[in-house]
Amino acid sequence: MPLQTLKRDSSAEKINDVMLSDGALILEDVVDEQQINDCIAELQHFIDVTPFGRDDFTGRLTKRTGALAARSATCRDFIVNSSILTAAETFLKPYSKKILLHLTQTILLRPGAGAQPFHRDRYAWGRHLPLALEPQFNTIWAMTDFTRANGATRVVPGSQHWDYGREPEESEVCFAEMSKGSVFLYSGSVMHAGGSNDTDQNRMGLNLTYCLNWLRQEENQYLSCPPEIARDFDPVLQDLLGYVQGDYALGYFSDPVDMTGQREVASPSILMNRGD
Ligand SMILES: O=C(O)CCC(=O)C(=O)O
Ligand SMILES: [Fe+2]
Repeated sequence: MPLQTLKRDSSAEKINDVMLSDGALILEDVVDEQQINDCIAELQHFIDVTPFGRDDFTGRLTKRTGALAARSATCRDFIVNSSILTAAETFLKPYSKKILLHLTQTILLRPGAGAQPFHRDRYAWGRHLPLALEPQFNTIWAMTDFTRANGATRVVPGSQHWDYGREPEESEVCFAEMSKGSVFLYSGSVMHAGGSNDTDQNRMGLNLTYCLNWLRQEENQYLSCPPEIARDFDPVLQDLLGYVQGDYALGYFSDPVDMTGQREVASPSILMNRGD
């Protein structure tokens, strides 16, 4: 099954159809080169001081740099990109009314970086969730061109329907080859892995992922992007970080220092200077 490429103005329904059948696709030219360069410029000093991964999964010649909602204004724009957010909400709607930002990271593969083992990103929650439930919608934004030679993400379209334990044959693997500014979309259940970088240039992707609002986020957004930073953000982003109640009985808080007795159980939006 080949990996499909869609135009960036494709409808949420079209994107959803492909996500449901293949579990992955490429959305072409979502942002221009300048926006990607701005994002890289905002993050470069954080990436420079990031250590390499600690094992073959995180990648011994791979740098993963997080806390991007706090660190980059351009990345914040990418997180709330309306086409992608609508696609994520549409895809996850059967399981939850709202979604959360699950993780943010740049993934830099240095020349010589080895291939990552195949996996499903939903393994962050172990294997407790029923396979029939899709918990996650994921993106990797190409911050450099992605080629088979430089480590373009490998993916097995359709494998989101496979039972745990089935491993892909070489002939079933596709490569998310795409130009800088395009975005690879993939589900939490589809099998995929970073490729090996056999060139003398870096490969860089921006991994922004979303999950059901009643699951624990992979990256702790309250610590990575604390209230004093998030307070001035777009409310859409505040919602995605988790700074708003997820439902009637999900995510309220008691102000630990309030002595007025007025706010025994408060909505988190108070911390965000919001009236809701
Ligand atoms: O770097 C990539 O292409 C994929 C990385 C990935 O799948 C992961 O870290 O979970
Ligand atoms: Fe992954």
